[in-house]
Amino acid sequence: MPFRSGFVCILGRPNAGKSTLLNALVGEKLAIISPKPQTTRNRIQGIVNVPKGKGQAGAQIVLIDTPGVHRPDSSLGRKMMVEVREALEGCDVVLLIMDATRKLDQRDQFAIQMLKHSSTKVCLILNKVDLLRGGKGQLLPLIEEYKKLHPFHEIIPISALKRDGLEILLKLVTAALPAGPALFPEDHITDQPARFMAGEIVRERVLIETEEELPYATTVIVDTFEEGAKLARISATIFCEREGQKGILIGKKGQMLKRIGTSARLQLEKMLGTKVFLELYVKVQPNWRESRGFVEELDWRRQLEHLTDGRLELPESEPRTAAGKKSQRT
Ligand SMILES: Nc1nc2c(ncn2[C@@H]2O[C@H](COP(=O)(O)OP(=O)(O)OP(=O)(O)O)[C@@H](O)[C@H]2O)c(=O)[nH]1
Ligand SMILES: [Mg+2]
Repeated sequence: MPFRSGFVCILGRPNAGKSTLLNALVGEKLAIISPKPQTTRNRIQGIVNVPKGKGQAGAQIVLIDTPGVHRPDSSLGRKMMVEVREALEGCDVVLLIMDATRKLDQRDQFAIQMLKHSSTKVCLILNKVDLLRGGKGQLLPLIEEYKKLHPFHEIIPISALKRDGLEILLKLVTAALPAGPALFPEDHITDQPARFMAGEIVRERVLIETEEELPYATTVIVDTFEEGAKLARISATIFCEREGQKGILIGKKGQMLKRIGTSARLQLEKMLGTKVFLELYVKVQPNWRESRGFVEELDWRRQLEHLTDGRLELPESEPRTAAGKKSQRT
């Protein structure tokens, strides 16, 4: 078999386990994960180099994790769905990942509909099989239902969390790719800058520590990211939509923000391999999810145009509020 390469888009409903699968296949934490739906908000690239094997020349799989497919009701949601469509464009294989513990419903059909007019090969990945009491055999009726909806290229049961079935998945995905040379150098893992990942790590802590609407109403922008040989200085702002939310994020005597900051800092130190000095701010940006300008500003690809020596300096016209600043060192 010749060397193969291509782009593989991971698609599916919120919470299906797309980001868990990306991290498990790449072997690095590139995407944040939480039990709350709509955790991922932008597309995330991760590269898997499949070594030469018996009768196989090896492969390079460029995975793209995407936000969960949903009907958007805000500027943020619409932007998330644009990210999904951009990831789907020009990919060679789609991994449609579904939670195998749930019955098929209309929202699954909505995800499948996105693929209706495309001729791209689609592999159906039935995830979370570790939660099935009856084992994989229990999947047969569900598989029959799915088969009626789309001519899937392969159907592969896995547990992304337990890393079960991933070897066979890699084998089948490799076989579905076109012959071609590696698209990126072998040591290239992602296109996502460390500074953006730092903001995501803070956001993950917020998602895990907070409840109800807060996880959805918060976002993080990294204002400064200065990496030295021994110390990285990072400052970031957590935006929320209302004063009450700001109060919860800061907590009594700043306890909540301190907890978020400490656990984020420990993760950042692991990721960067240096000590980290992390400064967090909380600001209220009323209805930011409805502001197209603000949502665009969150896009790291766009932020790259406004960086000066590690500092994010957005033009005056950008819709940010300076009011309500509260800092907490961790
Ligand atoms: N038991 C079990 N849980 C899993 C598995 N894969 C993912 N999960 C859990 O499912 C939840 C959602 O996982 P994510 O990887 O964040 O899901 P996602 O599809 O990326 O979600 P969005 O980014 O919100 O679209 C987390 O609590 C994961 O730990 C699995 O194979 N088994
Ligand atoms: Mg995700």
